Amino acid sequence: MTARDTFDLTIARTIRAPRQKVFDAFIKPELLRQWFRPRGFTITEVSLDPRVGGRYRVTMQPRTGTPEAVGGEYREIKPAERLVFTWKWEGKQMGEIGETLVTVTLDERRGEHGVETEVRLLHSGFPAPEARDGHNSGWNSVLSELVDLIDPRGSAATITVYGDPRSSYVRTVRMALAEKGVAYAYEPVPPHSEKVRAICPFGRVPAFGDGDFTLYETTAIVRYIDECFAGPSLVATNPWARARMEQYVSLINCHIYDAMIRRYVLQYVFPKGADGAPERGVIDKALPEIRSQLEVLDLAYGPRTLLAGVTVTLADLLLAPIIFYLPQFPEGKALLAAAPNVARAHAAFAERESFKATAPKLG
Ligand SMILES: N[C@@H](CCC(=O)N[C@@H](CS)C(=O)NCC(=O)O)C(=O)O
Repeated sequence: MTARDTFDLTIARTIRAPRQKVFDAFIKPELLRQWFRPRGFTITEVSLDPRVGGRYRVTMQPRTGTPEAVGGEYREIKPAERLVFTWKWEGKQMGEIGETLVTVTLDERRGEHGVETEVRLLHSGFPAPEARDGHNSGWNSVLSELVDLIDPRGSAATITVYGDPRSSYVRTVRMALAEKGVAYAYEPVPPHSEKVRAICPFGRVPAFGDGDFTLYETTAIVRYIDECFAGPSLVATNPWARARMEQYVSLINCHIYDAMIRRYVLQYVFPKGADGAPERGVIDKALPEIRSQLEVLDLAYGPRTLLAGVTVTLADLLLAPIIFYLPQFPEGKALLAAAPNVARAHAAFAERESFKATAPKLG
């Protein structure tokens, strides 16, 4: 490596829109302010002077922390085809990267669904691979915002949930998106399928994609959705309610799912005993654990209908799809009847649109 080596980043996205519309989104301030920031950020100031030699400046505010401003000079403008501008962060830390260059190329073509534009973004001149990689995640997120704004499918063009609709964890993620009012594409593929394995090395569902960004583990996915999108918060707001929420999230992930779903419901759904019967020993061992878990939850609810705080949180989204299964199997109805607060809270939750819209079709 010589002192003059630099590192480049290339990202491409296809948007179902004519390239003029995409180009406008880059140069019209009223459009640019709607998307030109990573998910979860807001734009507080925009100034654009889109002519060669003109300058731009955009200030982005993260959810927490201080705003960051970026700016530069337009070097080349070929309407609806190519845009080249310099890029320099003003803040001390990001500013150390120095001035880099962004080249945006738009290619229009006729695709299966009509006119589409391939956006290719080359960000060149990074002094180190770390700076390039940091911008890779950022630009992916920014381009997802652009797709959401312009593509007729909205965020369903960028966000995909993968997983069997009967999985309680898949349902949790789908309910989280519904509660936030976020459109998404859904691929009801089984665990260990190719698409799932491409994201989750363990083959477990749900798997999640947002543009080029992928995630697995339900809690991480829901946290990401919550931070990145407007709509009601899925995390309790005050510290004690949030801590209580985390307590139940942990309890559900470490113990309740294991007893109620793996060692009870799945024994009936995918029986592995002799002659295709459920394994009685496994069920009989799980039942007292389920009973005591329901007792704990019953006390936790008392007269309330939510596990923590006063709004629906991740803890409720994890629990409801699990409780849903209990009364559908021989001992579960009586177990739930013995926990009237849980049954009442669940009945209230079952009225939510997010819950109804994600109901699995059971054979
Ligand atoms: N800790 C994971 C658990 C996911 C999970 O266990 N999913 C089940 C379906 S509900 C699955 O993929 N099972 C297949 C397997 O474990 O091989 C999460 O929170 O997403």
